[in-house]
Amino acid sequence: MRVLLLGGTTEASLMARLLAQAGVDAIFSYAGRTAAPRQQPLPVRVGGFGGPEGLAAYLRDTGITRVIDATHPFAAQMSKHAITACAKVDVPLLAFERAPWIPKQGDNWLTVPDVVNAVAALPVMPAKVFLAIGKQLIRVFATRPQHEYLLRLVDSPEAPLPLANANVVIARGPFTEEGDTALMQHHCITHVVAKNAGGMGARAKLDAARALGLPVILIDRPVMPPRVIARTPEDVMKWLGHPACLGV
Ligand code: 3Y8
Ligand code: NAP
Repeated sequence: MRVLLLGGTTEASLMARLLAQAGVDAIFSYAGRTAAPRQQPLPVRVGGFGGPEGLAAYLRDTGITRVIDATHPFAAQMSKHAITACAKVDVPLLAFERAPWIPKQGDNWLTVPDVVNAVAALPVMPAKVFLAIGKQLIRVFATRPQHEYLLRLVDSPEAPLPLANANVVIARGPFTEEGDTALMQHHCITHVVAKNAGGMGARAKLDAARALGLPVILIDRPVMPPRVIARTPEDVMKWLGHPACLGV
C-alpha cells in the first residue's frame, strides 16, 4: 500500500502522525502556500500537481494505491481534482472532512454563501472588522473602504495589501480563545468575518466573539461533489485496511 495524504490542516497533521506510527508507506502533500509549513513525520512533497491530469500522472508514476484528502473545506479545487484524478486511474479516495461549526447558545452568527455576500453583510457605518480569512479573499473588501480591518496572515505580505485601512497580525494557528479575545479587545473589533472551516484549529475566534458579544459573518464552505467521507482518524485508518492500521 502507498498513500498520498493531501494536507495543509490540523487533521492532516494528525493523520500523518498516525500513518508514520503505523509504518504505512505514505507521502504528505502541501500546495506550497506558506513559507515554512509545519514539519511532518512523513516524506513531504510541495507544490501543485498540474491539474487533475497532473495528479493522475503523479498517482500512476508514484504507485499510489490510496488517496486521503485531508485538505481544508475551502480547498475545493484540490478536492475536485482529487475526485477526477482518482476516478481516472481507479485509485480509492477518502475525504477526511471536519464537520461544519454549528452555533451555540449566545452565538450571534450571520451565515452567508460566499465572500461577496460577506462584504454586503457589513454595516454601512464604519466598523472595525477582524478578517480572519487569510489573504486569498481579502481584495473583495476593498469595495468597503470605510471600515478598519484587522488581517491575520500566516506570512508577511510580499506585496502591498489591497486594503487601505488595515492592521496586520502574522500568526499561524491553532489559536486560543484567550489569545483571540485579547486580540479582538486590543483592536476594539466590532465584527468578525470567518470561513466555516470546522475543526478546532480556527474555532477560537468564534468562541472569543461569543464571549465579547460580537456578531460573526460566517462564510459557508463550497458544496462538494459526492465522495466517500470519514469524520474521525479511526475511520480513516479502518478505511485503509492496512494490518498495522486496524489496531489504532
Ligand atoms: C499551507 C500549513 C497544522 C495545520 C494548521 C486548520 C487549522 C491553523 C485555521 C484565523 C484563520 C485560514 C488560513 C487557517 C487555519 C490551521 C492549519 C489553518 C485559517 C496552514 C498551512 C498552509 C495554510 C494555507 C493558508 C491559506 C489561508 C488559510 C490562514 C503550514 C498554516 C485563514 C483559513 O498566506 C496564504 O496564502 C495563506 C493561505 C490557504 C486561506 C487564505 O485564503 O488565505 N490557510 N495554512 C498549506 C499548503 O501549502 O498546502 O504552513 O503549516 C495550515 C493551517 N491553517 O498542522 O498546524 O486545520 O484549519 N489557515 C480559514 O480557516 O479561514 C486562519 O486566522 O483565524
Ligand atoms: P485550492 O484552491 O483548492 O487549490 C488550488 C491549487 O493548489 C490546486 O488545484 C492544486 O494545484 C494546489 N493544491 C492545493 N492543495 C494542495 C495540496 N495539499 N498539495 C498539492 N497541491 C495542492 O487550495 P487552497 O484553498 O489554495 O489551499 C491550499 C492549501 O492550503 C491546501 O493544502 C489546504 O488544505 C490548505 N489550507 C487552505 C485553507 C483555505 O482556507 N483555503 C485553510 C487552511 C489550509 P494543481 O491544480 O496544480 O494540482
